[in-house]
Amino acid sequence: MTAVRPDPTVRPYSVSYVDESVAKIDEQTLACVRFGRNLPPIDDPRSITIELEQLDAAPQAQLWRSETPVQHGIDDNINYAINGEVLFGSIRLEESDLLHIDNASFRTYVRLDRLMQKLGYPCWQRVWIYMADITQGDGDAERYRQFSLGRHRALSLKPGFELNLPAATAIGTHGSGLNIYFIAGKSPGIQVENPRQVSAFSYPREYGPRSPSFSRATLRRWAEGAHLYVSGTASIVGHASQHLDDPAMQLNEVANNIRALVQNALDHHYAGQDASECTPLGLKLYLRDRHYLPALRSQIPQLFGAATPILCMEGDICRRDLLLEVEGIYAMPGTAQ
Ligand code: 3EB
Repeated sequence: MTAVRPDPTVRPYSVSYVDESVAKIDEQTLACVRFGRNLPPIDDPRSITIELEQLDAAPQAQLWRSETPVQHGIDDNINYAINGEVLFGSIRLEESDLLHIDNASFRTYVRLDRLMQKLGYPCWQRVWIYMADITQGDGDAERYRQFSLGRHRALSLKPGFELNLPAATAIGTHGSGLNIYFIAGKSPGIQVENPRQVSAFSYPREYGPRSPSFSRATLRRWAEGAHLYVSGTASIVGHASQHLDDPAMQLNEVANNIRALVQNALDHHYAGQDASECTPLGLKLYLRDRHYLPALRSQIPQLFGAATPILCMEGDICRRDLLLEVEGIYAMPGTAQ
């Protein structure tokens, strides 16, 4: 088989990091995601602001740009942009909406689902969740576990839902409230799991009353080329956290996990292609403590590629013993089966 080089221009949208000072919203913008505390608001439903501090000198924004003009609006307090291929949506809940987090997350997922159906993009593909104080509360009362409970209740309304879960990230902020943004499509993505890890939706009871409803990755095929949305990936093997108190070893384990996940996508959905055909378009590294970063710097290009754009941020991982997490988007070859 002839290898087909990934070419971002054949996909219906591109994603990139740009200097925040030059990030402009125009008629082809699906979303402009900014990360930082106390950023001035931008009055456009495609502007998304997440209260996580970036750790590099020049702050970056993540720009999602459509190849074709975008329609956008606000419906049921949900911001959205559509281009005929994807829906990019976002919603914010304040702390006053989070008195019962399980009910709030249940109702929010139901509302988002309803808008997805109404606009004609019924398939969840990728979800980002940023919640203040995510590990606050003990045992099953922890905010993250309560969130997972409501999410499970909503997503499990669909029979067979565990074979059709979106990739996800869930990170804690030091701000307030809950931000969710997401990508939905007209047809289902392909769920990809990691052979090194127990699927999150099958985690045992010790991690909460309901397991977290997300897939390790979603493969999104286009007419030519594909995207692989890689979920927040931590230093977990099987279902157990590894290398407690060692950020360098955790980062190395994360790289092992992402490598295995990408290879699994290739093994199952491509024939005879190797990982060199997969290009990371952008990664995010979340660190529980910014002071880990200097010691990790030299490891990052070796583990994730010298040319790979990576945004480093301070944020809480949703298991207290995890120090860091990496997520990202890969351009995949065009010959997916
Ligand atoms: C893990 O692998 C780490 O609840 O949506 C990573 C990505 C994690 C997404 C979520 C949780 C979520 O279990 C935590």
